Amino acid sequence: MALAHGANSLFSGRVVALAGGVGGAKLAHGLAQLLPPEQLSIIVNTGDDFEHLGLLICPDVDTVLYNLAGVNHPQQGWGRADESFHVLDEARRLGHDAWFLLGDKDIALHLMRRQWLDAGLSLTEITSRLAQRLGVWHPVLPMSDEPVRTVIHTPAGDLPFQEYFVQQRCRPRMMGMTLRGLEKARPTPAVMSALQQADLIVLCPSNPYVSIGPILALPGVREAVAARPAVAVSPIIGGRALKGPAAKMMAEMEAEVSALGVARHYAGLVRGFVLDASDAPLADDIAGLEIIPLVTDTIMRDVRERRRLAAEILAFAQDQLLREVV
Ligand code: FO1
Repeated sequence: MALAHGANSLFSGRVVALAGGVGGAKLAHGLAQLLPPEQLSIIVNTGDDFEHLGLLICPDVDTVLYNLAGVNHPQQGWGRADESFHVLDEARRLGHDAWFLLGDKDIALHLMRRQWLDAGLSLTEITSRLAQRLGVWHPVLPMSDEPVRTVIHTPAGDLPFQEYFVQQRCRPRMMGMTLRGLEKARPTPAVMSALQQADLIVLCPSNPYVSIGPILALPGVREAVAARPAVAVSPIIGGRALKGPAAKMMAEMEAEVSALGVARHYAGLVRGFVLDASDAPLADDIAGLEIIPLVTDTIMRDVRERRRLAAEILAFAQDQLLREVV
């Protein structure tokens, strides 16, 4: 393990990453390359979860697990590498409208999750079991054990998140969103304890509304993040999202579609903000929000670039964000 975490000296404290979607999983993986399991926990959005074919699908949790295990689909980012679709093909033949692509290996994981849910295990316990069996040793923590379901308000009515995202390909205009179940949901004790013990919290380059938003909306989480040194990484580069609907959503929610718009969204919550080199002219305006900017290449094309970005963020945090508290 010492070799795998050779850049350990970059940061000596405990790090918590907040993640959702493919960008979040990539940076979480980069951090996991540098920090041992005692120094890194990943808190994952569950607002994208949904029941489908009698299974509980947790796309963001699974995307983090698969990326950390190194078994993710290399191009898509979500789902498994070397996947087959025999079960879905057969279900289609039997009349299933297969708008959501579940591969055979992925279905195996969902069957195990279903079995353990039925046996009374919590989502946190199940995720820990799945992680161990996939050889993932960093704590991957679902944000809550109670169901929270993101619903997108559109002119055509309310759409459960995956219907909006996958079935409708994010085409309907987003007028707002609701987190169904939020009133009964709590962050798990593991989530709260990780946040309270964190020396640094990293808001990954995930969608600020539908990936990071649900985590921050849980009671006590925003306050816990605001109480620790935190850095956010912009998912918007040159006015566009690399993947997913973040840019479209920001425009529809009447936010400025830029790294500055994202920094404004997180103002008051984070001390540091990482933006892409191509957005360097925005750095002064971000500093004007009393947020220290780090300008660097934020596109993670391969595993080496995930690790490099993670290392730069840790060094930046150590040098510039923790001065007052260390
Ligand atoms: N995204 C798609 O665009 N189409 C799919 O058919 C699809 C299937 C899927 C299955 C399992 C899984 O874990 C993720 C899957 N995703 C799919 C991705 C998922 O909808 C999104 O990555 C997240 O919900 C957004 O964060």
